[in-house]
Formats: sequence, structure tokens, C-alpha cells
Amino acid sequence: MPKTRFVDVRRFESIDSTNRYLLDEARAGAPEGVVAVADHQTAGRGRLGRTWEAPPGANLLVSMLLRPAIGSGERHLATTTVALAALDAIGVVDPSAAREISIKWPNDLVERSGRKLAGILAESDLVSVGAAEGLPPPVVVGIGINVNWPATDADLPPELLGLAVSLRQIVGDPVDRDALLHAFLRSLESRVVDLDSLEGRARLAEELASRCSTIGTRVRVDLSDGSFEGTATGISPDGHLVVATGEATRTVVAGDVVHVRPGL
Ligand code: BT5
Repeated sequence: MPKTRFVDVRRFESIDSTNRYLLDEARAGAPEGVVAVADHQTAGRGRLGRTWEAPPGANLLVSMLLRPAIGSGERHLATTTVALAALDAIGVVDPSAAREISIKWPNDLVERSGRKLAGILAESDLVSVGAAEGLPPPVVVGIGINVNWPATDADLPPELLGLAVSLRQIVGDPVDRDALLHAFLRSLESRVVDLDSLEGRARLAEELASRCSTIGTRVRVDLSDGSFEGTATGISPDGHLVVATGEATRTVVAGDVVHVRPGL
């Protein structure tokens, strides 16, 4: 097996959040490549203060510490590397399941009907630069993949019914979490290399575009200062979503995107 930077894999039976853990490690100067995997999170984080749900021992809950030497405008491509590596890994454990799954910009893996299989949370801490002298600032990227939970829709709490799906439901059988993790880290190794060059980043953006079901879809984009609707037409070379509104073309750097209906 080729050498990988992700060899320091720290496993937790229970922890509040693997992202919180690695951000603290980053502040203390931990190098790129540290991985935290939890059987259970007591305070799993989503974006914007939301929570990530998973019962103990069923799903993949993993975070990676990256230190890409790129500008802040491109750092969200770290999320793209993780989304693509997760798709690669699903393709290794079950190629036909992978064909059912796409990326919903910017941070979800969804199956054909739009139910969410996985969510990704990237968190930066630019203040910790000084603590880790000489190292590029950290980006901690965590992904929760619904591997074996829910086994059926009956397992879901009412608020996730119709919104969440597991790999087990798509495959039709339980899935080995460790095999998935192993394939994921192998693929991530080859993907993060692309963060370091202009061509690599363009390749990531292109591949994101080819696997992104948001493109061609009527979307509502919720921003901190309001929302607008349009048709998602593409991904910019630095990974942002391009939305045509009729009067104009807008590039969305960050925001919540709701798929309103299939493309026009
Ligand atoms: C996300 O946020 O989708 C990012 C989730 C990242 C979780 C990983 S687990 C390892 C690492 N450590 C952490 O502490 N976090 C990361 P967002 O787009 O805000 O979506 C959150 C929303 O998804 C919630 O408000 C629910 O509506 C829904 N949700 C929660 N748990 C879910 C699940 N297991 N499957 C599908 N949807 C879920």
C-alpha cells in the first residue's frame, strides 16, 4: 500500500465531537494528517450550530486535520476532497450504490431522491497560526456517513424521516465501517495532493461539477442576509456555485442551498 499521510488514526469509543478534538489538537500544533474516528459523538456538530445524529457503533464519524497551503478563498475545496474521497470509497465497497449518490453543493452526499447519506463540516482556525509556528493554518474536515443506521426508516426520529438514508438501505445489507474508512483514507491521500496546485484545484472543481446534482436544479440559496432563487448552472474553477437568476449570474461562496425542483 502506498505511503499515506493519514497514519495517526485516533479512535474514540465516545467523544463530544471529532471536529472539536482536532481543532484543539491543531491549536496545540498537531501536524497535517491526524485522524479522529468515533464510535459515538455526544455533541456531533453540523453547520451553523446544528447537530449531527448517529447512535453508537453504527456509522462512520471521522475528522481529518489538513493544513493546505492555499488562500482562504479556496480552502472550502478541502470539503470537496472529502466529498470525492467518500464517493470513491463507497464505489470501492459497492460500485452500484455509488452510482445512486451525488454531491449536493456544498457539503452533502445525497441519494437519487435527495435523502441525505452524509454531511461534511469544515472548520478553520486562522488564529492558531502562531501556535503552530511555520505550519499553514489548519482546516479540520469532518464527515458523518450513515453507514448502518438507519437500518430501516422506522429507526429514524420524526425530524429526519424522509430526509436521511443509510448506505445499508441503499446496498440492502450491512456495510463494514472499517473497510469504508480504509478506502476513504486511501482515496483522500490522492485527492488532497490536488489542493496544492492550480491545476489540481481546477481538477477538483471539475470533478465536483461532474458529480454534483445541484447543477441543473432550481435552487433557493439562503444567505445570512436573505435568500434568492435561480437555476444552478455550474461550479466556478475555485469550487463556488454559479446560479443564474434571470437578470444576473451570481456566484455563491457559502450558503444553504435548497433544491426546489429539477432543472428547467
Ligand atoms: C452537516 O451539517 O451536514 C455536517 C455534518 C458533519 C458531521 C461530522 S461527524 C464527524 C465530525 N465531527 C463533528 O462534530 N461533525 C463532523 P448541516 O448541513 O448543517 O446538516 C445538519 C442537519 O442534517 C441537521 O440539522 C439535521 O436536519 C440533519 N441531520 C442530522 N443528523 C443526520 C443524519 N445522521 N443523517 C442525515 N441528516 C442528518
